[in-house]
Amino acid sequence: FEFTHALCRVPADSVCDGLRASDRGDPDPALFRNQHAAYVAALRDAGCAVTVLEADEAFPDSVFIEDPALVLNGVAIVLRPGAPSRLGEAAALRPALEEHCRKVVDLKTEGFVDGGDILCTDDRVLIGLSARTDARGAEDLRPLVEAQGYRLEVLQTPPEILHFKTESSLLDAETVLATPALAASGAFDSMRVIETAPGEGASANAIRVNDVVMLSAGYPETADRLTQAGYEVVTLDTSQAALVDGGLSCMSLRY
Ligand code: CIR
Repeated sequence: FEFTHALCRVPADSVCDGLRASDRGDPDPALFRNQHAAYVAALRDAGCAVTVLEADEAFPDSVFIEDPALVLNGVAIVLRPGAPSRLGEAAALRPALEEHCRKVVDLKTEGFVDGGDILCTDDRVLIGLSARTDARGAEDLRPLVEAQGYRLEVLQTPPEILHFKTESSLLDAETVLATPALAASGAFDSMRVIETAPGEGASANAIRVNDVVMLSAGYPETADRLTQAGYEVVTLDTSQAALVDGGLSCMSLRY
């Protein structure tokens, strides 16, 4: 959770065509860009040098830059996103990774991996199989992760959840924030778990960046739980990302 850099991408106008499990209306691109700018500012306040890439209209979901890549020890692994409309995001992102990361490697697989299914601790990379990430992709990722000195643990994202990290996030070396449903899956049995408050499951996609935990606004009880546990909480409005099933972690690659 200690990061010096982050890579983000401005939301495109085409985000209105972004994927979503249930339709609650399109995001407003201008408002989304404002919320995104506040998010970038918060990353900077937390101590990251943030590079903001231009919007990529060809890919409606490209603001969710976490899904096509994973950065470990400054080495970027270009992934293979599992949604057909997002597969091309990986190649589109590669030049920026070449420019900003010390090395770039490709996940060579016929399977699929979305970065949103990957939760990194200090020494482990937890990957949740989901509708976007399959066993083949996860196994082919293993040697790339091990080459960076991490152990890969393959878990299951419960079926109704988009991404493993939609409902969990790392708070510190031994603690995660998770929904009761994901906590009950046993994924975090070796860790301390702080559960999101009842009715506040959408707050689980938080990010710890250096000294602060960034949490979506509107989840006061969960914010309280975190504050009481000693975390410094910064809340950010993610209403537009939420309309297309995105949250705080998806909007940056942190390294
Ligand atoms: C998608 O369905 O791929 C996007 N609309 C949302 C991606 C959110 N990304 C994430 O949780 N890592």
